[in-house]
Amino acid sequence: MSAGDIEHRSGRFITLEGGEGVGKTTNVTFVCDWLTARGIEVVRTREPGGTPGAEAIRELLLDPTREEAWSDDAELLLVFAARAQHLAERIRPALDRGAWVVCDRFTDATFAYQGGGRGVDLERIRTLETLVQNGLQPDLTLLLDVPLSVAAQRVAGRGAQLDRFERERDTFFEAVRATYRSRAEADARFAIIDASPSLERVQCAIAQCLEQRVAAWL
Ligand code: Z5A
Repeated sequence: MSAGDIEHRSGRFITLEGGEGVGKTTNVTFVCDWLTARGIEVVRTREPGGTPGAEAIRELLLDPTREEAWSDDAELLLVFAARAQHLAERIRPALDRGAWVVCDRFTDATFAYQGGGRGVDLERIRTLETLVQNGLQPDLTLLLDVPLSVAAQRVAGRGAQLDRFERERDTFFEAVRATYRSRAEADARFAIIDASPSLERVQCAIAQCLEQRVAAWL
C-alpha cells in the first residue's frame, strides 16, 4: 500500500535518500518550496528524528563520542523505535489531515545502512518494516546518487564534526550506495537523480521529476 492508497487521506509521502553529503538536506528545502508554491501544506521532517523522542534516539545513534558501540541489532531496533514514534506522532497525523510529508531519509536508509553497510539480514529489516509501518510506504522516493569521492568532498567542505556513520570506511559506503541503487532499480516508487552536477542542474532534474510524478496527484 502506498501512503496515498488510504481512502480517507489525500496527503502524500515523499522521501529523499542517498549517502552522506549527496545534497538531501539542501534538496528537501527545494522540494518543500516547490510543493508550497503549488498551495500544498507541507510537513518537513527527517529520520532518525522528527519528534523530540525520536531526536533523542538520533543523538544516541550518531554520537561519535560514545565509548560503547551499538550492536547491529541494538542499532536496528533504535532506528525502528525512532521511526515508530515518528510515524505515530508526526507522519500519520499529517497525512491523515491531508498534508504532504517530505522526509529526509526513511526505511530505505535502514536497508542501505543496516542491511548493506552493516550486513544485517534483510529479512529482519523487512519484519520490522511490516511491524512498524503496517503497509505504509512513501509515494515517491528521490534517490540522490553521486560517486563516493564527490560526496566525501562535499562532507569535508561542510567542515562539521563527523558523526558515527560518517567515520565508516569506503567499503561501507560502497555497500550503502550499491544497496540504494539496486532497490531503486527494482521499484517504480523511486526516481534516481544524478546529484553530481551543479546544484542548479540537480534541482532542474528534481523539478522535472516532480512535474512528471506529482502533477497527477494535484
Ligand atoms: N541512518 C541509518 O543508519 N539508518 C536509518 O534508517 C536512517 C539513518 C534513517 C544521519 O543521517 C545518519 O543516520 C546517516 C545514516 C543513518 N549517516 N550517515 N552518513 P543524515 O541524513 O543526518 O546524515 P547525512 O547523510 O550525513 O546528511 P548530511 O550530512 O546532512 O548530507 P546531505 O543532507 O545529503 O547533504 P547537504 O547537507 O544537503 O549537502 C552537503 C554539502 O554539499 C553542503 O555544503 C551543500 O551546500 C553542498 N551541495 C549539495 N548539493 C550540491 C551540488 N549539487 N553541487 C555542489 N555542492 C552541493
